[in-house]
Amino acid sequence: MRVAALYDVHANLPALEAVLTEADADTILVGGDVALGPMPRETLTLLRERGATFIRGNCDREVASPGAGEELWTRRARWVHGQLADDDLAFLRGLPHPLPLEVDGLGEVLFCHGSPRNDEEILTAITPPKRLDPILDGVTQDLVVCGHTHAQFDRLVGDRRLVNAGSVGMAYEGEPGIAAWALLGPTVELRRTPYDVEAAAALVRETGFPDADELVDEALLHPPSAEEVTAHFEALAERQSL
Ligand SMILES: [Mn+2]
Repeated sequence: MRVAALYDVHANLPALEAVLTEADADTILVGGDVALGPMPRETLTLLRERGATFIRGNCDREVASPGAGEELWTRRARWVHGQLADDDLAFLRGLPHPLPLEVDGLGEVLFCHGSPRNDEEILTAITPPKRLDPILDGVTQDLVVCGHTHAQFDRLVGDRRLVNAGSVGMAYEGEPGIAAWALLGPTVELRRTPYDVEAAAALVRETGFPDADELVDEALLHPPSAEEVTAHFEALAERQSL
């Protein structure tokens, strides 16, 4: 089985549609954080109709049971919650994390969102062994695929390979109009699919998503580079682990 790993779609429907035209695989694996974004209903419906396999991301939990605060992403999670049907919310609540799948030429691969043990733990291209070793301790698979930080990487950690599939809908790769994902089997290919970001921006501004203009400006039109976002996330993770 070949697997197209589509992580952090964040309800960017035009980016997802572009990837699906290129994702020639037996299985579409949705790697979490699928719905928290501007076009949640259409995004979930499209992926469920395609028979995709899903794992849970931290934002899927937040959308299913949003908090009451006035912070921007909490308001956005409430808005998405309100857009989704009860059936979609129940579907999000029932998602597994992590999930092993057998892949052609790669054996059993462990798919997780943040880390194998936690859907919001931060793993980056520069996470040091001191923090990584206890996280990967006890994992039986040779290949682990994660996401959550929106920047692709492919690195060896001891005798294990750790791959970040990147983000379909909010790729932090320093370039607008790029949807990042991974194709697995028999090799690991980090893929980048171009999409019409100006057309996507116009659609997003019409959705009613809270502070849609800010999302368009910061995440779609002027995304940070992988280096910037990696340094930011790694510093955050270091502080959290103290
Ligand atoms: Mn996430």
